[in-house]
Amino acid sequence: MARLMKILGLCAGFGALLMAPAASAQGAGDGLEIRGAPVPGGVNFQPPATELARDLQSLDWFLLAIITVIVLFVTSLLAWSIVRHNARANPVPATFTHNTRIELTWTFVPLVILFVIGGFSLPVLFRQQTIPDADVLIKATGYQWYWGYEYPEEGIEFLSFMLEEDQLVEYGYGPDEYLLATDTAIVIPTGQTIVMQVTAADVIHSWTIPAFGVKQDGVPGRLAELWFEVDPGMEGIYFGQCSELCGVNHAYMPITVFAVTPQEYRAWLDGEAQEFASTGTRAPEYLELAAVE
Ligand SMILES: [Cu+2]
Repeated sequence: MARLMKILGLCAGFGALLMAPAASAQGAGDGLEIRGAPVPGGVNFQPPATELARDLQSLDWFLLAIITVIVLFVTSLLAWSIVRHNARANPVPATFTHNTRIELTWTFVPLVILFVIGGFSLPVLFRQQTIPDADVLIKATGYQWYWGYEYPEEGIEFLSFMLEEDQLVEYGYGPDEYLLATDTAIVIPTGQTIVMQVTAADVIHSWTIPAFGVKQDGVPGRLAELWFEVDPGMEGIYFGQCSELCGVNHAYMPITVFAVTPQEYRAWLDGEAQEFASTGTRAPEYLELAAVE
């Protein structure tokens, strides 16, 4: 169904792409380019920034090609049957009920198709789920309704709240980044293996960055892991949003990642680039308002 919507959306998407403003304005993070963000009317994937995302996207296109052939084949067969075997064109219907050759065909051809799909998708799945040794370890904890981050090996810990519309400019974002930008961001180096431990403190949340091809539910009491490595040269700002319905403000707990060069990352760690993120914590206004009500 999702793919059908995708096909239907393609026409609308092309129109929207033509009208979409050129790449989003420069964002926060000292001139970091916004690379991983949705675009108005977009129906396609965000440009991949990791090997995992490229794998996923190729797999998706591959499956789309397979199902397109299947849909065309079945639709043509149906149309042919309607024309050829209706009561007017074929007044005396055949009376046989079995055809071994056809039954074997429609059993084995789908089997082969499934094996081919499995052959391509399982390696992608295993690559995602085999967690390599981390260069940088980060723990993400979902709360109703914000994220908490820890760099356990560096002793850095901070919370990350969505920016309200009137705060965007102050943080270097534009109106397009509303519902995406947060006051603090995870900072990661490109070209290094990042392992994210994902958990939650109250209900189930889900941590994702679409451009990285990663998504992991954060379940209270459990510590799940995901990993990714952003391609060198793909420094920029990447956005994600909590992807597990977690309550009334589920839509207001986005995720912001600053991917920077390893040198900038070290500088950030050394506290020389505090503009990338803050280690302080504060409650956003909407939470205070919610508490008052
Ligand atoms: Cu959530």
